[in-house]
Amino acid sequence: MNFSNVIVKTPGKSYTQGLSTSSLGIPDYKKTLKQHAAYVDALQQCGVEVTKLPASEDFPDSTFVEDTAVLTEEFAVITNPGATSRNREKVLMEPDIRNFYQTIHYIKSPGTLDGGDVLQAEDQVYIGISDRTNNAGARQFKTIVEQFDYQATIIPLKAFFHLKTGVAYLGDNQMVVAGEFIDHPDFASYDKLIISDEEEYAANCIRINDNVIIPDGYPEARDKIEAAGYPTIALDMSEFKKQDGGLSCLSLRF
Ligand code: CIR
Repeated sequence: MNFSNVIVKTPGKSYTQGLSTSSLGIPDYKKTLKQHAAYVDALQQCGVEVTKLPASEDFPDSTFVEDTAVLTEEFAVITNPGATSRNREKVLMEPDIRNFYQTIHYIKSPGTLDGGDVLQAEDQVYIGISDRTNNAGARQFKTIVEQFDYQATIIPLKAFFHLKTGVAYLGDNQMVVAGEFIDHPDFASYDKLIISDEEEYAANCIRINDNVIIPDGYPEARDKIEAAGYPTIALDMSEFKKQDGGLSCLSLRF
């Protein structure tokens, strides 16, 4: 899980009008900006170069850049985000991705895919089928990555919003799993750090070089990750949680 680059995007004022299924209330914009700045600081502390894109007011959810692309060592995939209000975010992101990648593949309609539904663990790629990612999109993605010798597994989700809402890969064969993924056969061969239902939000964490960034306020998850040998950085994510977003959603890491 060595990364040298990360792309993030500043939340716009329209962020407060973004999509949400939570009943946690409307985000406070000032607090959102503060939490986003702390996220950027934490990434820099982990030793990556951060490319910070300006806000796009026309796209309230566009700070969740992870859904617009999947970046690997060899190639980029521009996705076809499944929410209508978010779909054109992919067009905004493409020039910035072109600055880093020559080989770019595309998910095409009727296929839809959100990057939040893709988890890479070494040469294994897991693709969730969700409200945002359909079968056609998952199959297109599988075909693309298999050309580069990755093995791809499609996982229909039962309850989670995105695949990575409930699972993270830390490297070293170590998976962080919650809810429907705790006993999932596709993750049976990994060492697992099990996150309880009460702390489920902490399953969306990210390993960046030597550290694991986790949301603040989940002590059991933090202890488990630290005990497994990873120093953690905990960040207040309250304003992103209100819009169904987690730590991974806010960046593209490569
Ligand atoms: C949405 O509904 O699309 C945003 N409010 C949240 C996206 C979260 N992204 C992610 O989990 N990768």
